[in-house]
Amino acid sequence: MSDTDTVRRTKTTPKTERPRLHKVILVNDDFTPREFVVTVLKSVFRMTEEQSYRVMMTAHQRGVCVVAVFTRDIAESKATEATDMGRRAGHPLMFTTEPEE
Ligand code: TYC
Repeated sequence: MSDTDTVRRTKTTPKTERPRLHKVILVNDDFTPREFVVTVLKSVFRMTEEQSYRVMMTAHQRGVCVVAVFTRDIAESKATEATDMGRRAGHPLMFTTEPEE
């Protein structure tokens, strides 16, 4: 092989997997006041009054509602922060997370 020959190798393109996203889920209960749920959604998830009200009512009527999706760390810290706001105010309000399919 001369100096000018090019060696063709199969390119191994590194495929960077996207991090799996996780859903934050609002769980209904019989005790937390509706207005408090709306306040938490606005403050932790930066949703408007209208979006928050719709999400709260969906959880109220169906039992659960997906609030948003984030990377795992962000989803878990937001779910904890929102659940803690309820606990500090004496409400059983609960947010959980689960990986997206
Ligand atoms: N069900 C509550 C009530 O009637 C309101 C509520 C809605 C609580 C959604 C939690 O995730 C929730 N006061």
